[in-house]
Amino acid sequence: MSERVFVGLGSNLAEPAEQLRQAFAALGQLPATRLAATSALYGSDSLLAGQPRYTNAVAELHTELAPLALLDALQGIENDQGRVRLERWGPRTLDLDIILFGERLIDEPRLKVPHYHLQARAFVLYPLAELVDEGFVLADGRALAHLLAECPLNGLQRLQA
Ligand code: ROI
Repeated sequence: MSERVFVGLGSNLAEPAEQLRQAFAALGQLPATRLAATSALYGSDSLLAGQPRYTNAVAELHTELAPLALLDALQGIENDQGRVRLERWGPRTLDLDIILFGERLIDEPRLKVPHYHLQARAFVLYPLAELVDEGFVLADGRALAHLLAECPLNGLQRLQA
């Protein structure tokens, strides 16, 4: 059975917009997976002081991969695009996060879904809102419109799609 998955993309090094476009292409090449939609790109201030601004977006996948298999595949794309983990939370060429995975609630050491900081991340919520119906409700029962209304914008700016 194919499930509807949303993946958050972020980059703040090495031509971020180009990193995200390359990542969209790589997502479209994953096995047993279709890239169903992509949001516009957004600029946003880093949640951590002293880092360059990020470019962020959200992609919608329809996949038959299991959650941890998809996570492994996403980490493969991050590595292919030269991500170096110098420090946790440090600047990065590409970050791919599973935001939502169908109707599932996942709480495993490697993977928490819905993504644990979703409600504080305008750079995830606004691009996600482009891809879902008005009235969209997360698997944990929270309404996206409510999360949007409560979330600080942190310098979020919609860039050209
Ligand atoms: N801040 C923004 N704006 N976008 C991100 O993708 C992002 N990713 C991170 C931290 C450092 C928390 N801040 C971010 O990992």
